Amino acid sequence: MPANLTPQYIEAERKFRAAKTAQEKIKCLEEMIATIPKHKGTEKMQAMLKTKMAKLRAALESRPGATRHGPGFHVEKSGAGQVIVIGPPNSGKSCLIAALTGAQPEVADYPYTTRFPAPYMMKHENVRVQLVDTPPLSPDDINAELVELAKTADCIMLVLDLANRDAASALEALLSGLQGKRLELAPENASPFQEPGRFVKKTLVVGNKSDLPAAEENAAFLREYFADKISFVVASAVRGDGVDALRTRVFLLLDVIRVYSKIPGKKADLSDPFVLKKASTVMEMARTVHKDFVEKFRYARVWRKGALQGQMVNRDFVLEDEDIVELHI
Ligand SMILES: Nc1nc2c(ncn2[C@@H]2O[C@H](COP(=O)(O)OP(=O)(O)O)[C@@H](O)[C@H]2O)c(=O)[nH]1
Ligand SMILES: [Mg+2]
Repeated sequence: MPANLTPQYIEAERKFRAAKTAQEKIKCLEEMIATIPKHKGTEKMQAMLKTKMAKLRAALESRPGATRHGPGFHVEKSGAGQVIVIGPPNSGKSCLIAALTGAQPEVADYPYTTRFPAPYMMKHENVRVQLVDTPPLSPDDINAELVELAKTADCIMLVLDLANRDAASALEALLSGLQGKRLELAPENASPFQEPGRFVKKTLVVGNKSDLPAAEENAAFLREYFADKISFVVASAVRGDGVDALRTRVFLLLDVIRVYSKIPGKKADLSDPFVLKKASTVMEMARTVHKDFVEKFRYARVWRKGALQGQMVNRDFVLEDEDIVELHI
């Protein structure tokens, strides 16, 4: 069977031959592995590429002074939650992050522009959510450090290129590849949990590039094929379609509430909420405000839009998003 190599593959191979350092060679190999047509006729070549890659990586890691982990794969959490943005090369992860945050991550028309995870802040109403841009994820060569990063994140956004006819098989391969690394991507309505060796993370799958031809047809197929196995939204980072709605979906994915603290006789500061887990109680809020409120707590008053007007509640009262709370000691 002829290999039918794509122009992207041939270009990557050309770069590989010209590459001087092990790092450059690894990058080219990653690209070759991602772009080589996947069929029986190329199985031997695929295996050979992976062996080459393993050897190069091993050589790099055994150098004196080399650390086993690449630089910068840990990202300090900040804001109301951390969402790791993953996906195949060129699906538009960096572009989408730019559209959601107004920041300027590196975007380019060739794969592997983003080498290390990089955090950006997305503003949603009065809170900030951290979005982490990441290097491309290829089902044939799942980056273990990236998976570890995703396991510690609060939620995941997986970006697909809707102009790509193989988006569904790419998604399927990624889901099973990640499952092999004990990371399960679950829909929005699932309960995230973790037990030894098994991580279940709420995930939003974003079909990006909805502005391109074939996007609609591919989106319809993805919806039907994966049905309720994934939570799926469509967007165009370039045209901006679906981007505002996506911000809200990402915030909701985090399962957090915003609660405003109020001092008796004064107005609450609605620009600076405390962010708590969904279904937190008054006592859990008191704990985040100050330990004095925990130790000397007597009661609280709660204001809730259209429902409560300074009602007296006890420590176990369950709070909702945008409640205003006055703690009394
Ligand atoms: N038409 C179209 N092109 C897009 C869209 N989002 C990204 N791109 C293009 O896809 C290419 C890869 O984007 P990038 O964000 O670097 O992808 P990444 O590798 O997943 O981070 C770039 O040429 C972008 O301009 C989109 O919504 N529509
Ligand atoms: Mg990128």
